[in-house]
Amino acid sequence: MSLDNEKKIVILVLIVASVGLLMCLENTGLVIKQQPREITIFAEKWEFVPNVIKVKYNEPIKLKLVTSEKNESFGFKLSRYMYNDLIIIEPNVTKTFDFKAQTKGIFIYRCESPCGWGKNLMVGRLIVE
Ligand SMILES: [Cu+2]
Repeated sequence: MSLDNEKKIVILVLIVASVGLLMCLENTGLVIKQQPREITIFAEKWEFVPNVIKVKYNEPIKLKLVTSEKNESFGFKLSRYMYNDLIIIEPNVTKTFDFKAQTKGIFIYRCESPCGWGKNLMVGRLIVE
């Protein structure tokens, strides 16, 4: 057997071993799971942009909540997925909310802090399909 063939065999063995190891790690849950999809929501006077978000069932989601207002803060609450939490969106800060879209349907997100006369206009829909 030539040296080249030996090298090929060594490489092949290493590949098989690596694949095997990866499969073992996956089974033990040590492999990092699917990265969340990042969706940025802007809270402005007086709307959320976007005000409709579509995600897939079971998809991990990271909401990034920001505002371009300078002197205004907003409350953010997403029905069903946020029970007791209320996130306050403030200027120059990015707040995040991670969740997995485990329930299909249409869920409302709204501003739940008294930010001004247009507060009730600040409504959006999360569609989990
Ligand atoms: Cu408000």
